[in-house]
Amino acid sequence: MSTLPLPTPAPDPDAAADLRTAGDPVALPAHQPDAGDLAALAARAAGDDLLSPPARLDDVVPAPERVEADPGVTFVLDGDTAIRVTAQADAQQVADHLARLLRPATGFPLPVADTLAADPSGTLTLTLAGTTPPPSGTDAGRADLGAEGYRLDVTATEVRVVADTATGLFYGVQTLRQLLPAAVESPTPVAVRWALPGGTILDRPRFPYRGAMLDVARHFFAVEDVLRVIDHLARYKLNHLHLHLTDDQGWRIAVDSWPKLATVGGATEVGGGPGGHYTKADYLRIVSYATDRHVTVVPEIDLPGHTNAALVAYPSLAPDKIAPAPYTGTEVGFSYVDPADEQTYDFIADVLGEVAALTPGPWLHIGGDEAFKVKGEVYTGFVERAQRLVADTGKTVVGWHQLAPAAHSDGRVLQWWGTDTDDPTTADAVRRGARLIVSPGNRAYLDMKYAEDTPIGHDWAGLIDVHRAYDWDPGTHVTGVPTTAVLGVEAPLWTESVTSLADIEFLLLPRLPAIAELGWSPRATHDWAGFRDRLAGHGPRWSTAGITFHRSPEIPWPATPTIPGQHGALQADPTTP
Ligand code: TNX
Repeated sequence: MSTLPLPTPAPDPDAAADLRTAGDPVALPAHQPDAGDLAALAARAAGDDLLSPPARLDDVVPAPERVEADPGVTFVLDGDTAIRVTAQADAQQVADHLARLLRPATGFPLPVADTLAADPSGTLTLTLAGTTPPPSGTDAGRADLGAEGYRLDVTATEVRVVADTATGLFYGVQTLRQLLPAAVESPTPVAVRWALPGGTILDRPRFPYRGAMLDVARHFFAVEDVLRVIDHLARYKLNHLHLHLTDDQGWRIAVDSWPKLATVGGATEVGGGPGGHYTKADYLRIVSYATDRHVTVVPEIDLPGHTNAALVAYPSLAPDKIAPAPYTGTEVGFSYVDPADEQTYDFIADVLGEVAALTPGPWLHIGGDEAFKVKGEVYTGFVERAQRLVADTGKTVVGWHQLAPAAHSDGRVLQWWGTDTDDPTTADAVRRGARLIVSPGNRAYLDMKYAEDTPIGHDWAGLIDVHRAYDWDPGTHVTGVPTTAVLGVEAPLWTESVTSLADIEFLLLPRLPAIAELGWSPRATHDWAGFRDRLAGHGPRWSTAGITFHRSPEIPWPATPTIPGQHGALQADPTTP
């Protein structure tokens, strides 16, 4: 296999258009179809040009490191297909996830069994490397898949994913999903020919940190909404969900040692709605759902500013010890916990300790942004103490790049949200050892409007259409910060104007896949025209799954829905156990 990135052939728009305007899907029988019915229908349908055309190996988002199509070959999933997996529990979990992804739309039983049966034909096989001999000729390619990479082979008789970790298998499965027709997103059985294009994909990420942030403080969102966001992350191989849990308008996580934070501080939100908070059980449910999808939750407790809700609950934390009024507006920078009072540091230690105990991931985010009233040495002194309190919990500190002037602490990570790529203070912190998560306000902020007439969102960092979200390089964006200091990229979604899951999805899609590609794909694959065309095929997937998205005019979306009558309705994620 070549060691160079393989060229992506130009798409053939005419061929795709022909397929899209073809006839209706074959009707299903009146009774609940069994696997046999579906296989028969699929066979009949195979000759028709369905509204769910076959996917192409080159159409995966984010673009894989290497793609080698085998144009003559397809694997067709049918009622006899089985999933085979090596014996490790984490690999079997990925196999179960795959089965739950594929069963609703195909209606096939897709039994999950151990590998190593003599005849692998007719199977989807997930192999953790080291447990079986690799497929012939694959050794070289498999040697350095790393912690998240995978190899996917589609032959006429077998689909095989090989990885060194369950995470790699999981990402192979996300790719496999995209290689099936868009109808695979249907929550109910459809008869299409479940063909996967033949060839080999060898893939691993450019950056280890690929994330999105959800602000659950300005508006509160139910656990189910957060789980749905995690699904969107996992689909595009994003591996971190940063939860902005506290702000002036609401405190969203239960803390046993300071109970009024959640019960009093959580009872408000922007616009005066009831707000809410996550119990510890709620938070653990989010964390465990994320873990199952290889997503690490990064909890943020924003300090010392953005703390009005905490001060409403505990006025003794305020500099004047007077309870402020609950805040439901959208200004920033007016509140802060008292940096001169020792009680403040007890409070921080308690809160961070409890949040750390609930959080399996290595990170604790302490905010640090827009604390306009805590200046100079008072601010840096506060941050240095807060960084030490994070270290005491055993976690690694993350903070907005305003932390930069404070002393370095082991492993610390700054999240850069600037709009001017010259930032000598941040570059200096990097020289002193900090690593960077890059979230440029004018590129990666999902709360910025797409265009003037976008009904929700901000524009303080400009308008961000899909092209603008895509056409930059996190590895070289901040002057004086070398690519080696860039941990990755994150797309924050602030929710001052976002009040529902549909709003979240509208701002996330289609920009989230653009950010995902910047985080995952080798720079050599970067190509707006190619990305735009690959992304277009995801519109029918989202429609079929009942996911809201913005029909950006820059993207050549297919003209017709994949499966008539399936837009709009929100569907449960079929992989939910
Ligand atoms: C700036 S970005 C903020 C947030 C706002 C956001 C709105 C950052 C670290 N702070 O408090 O919600 O702008 O876009």
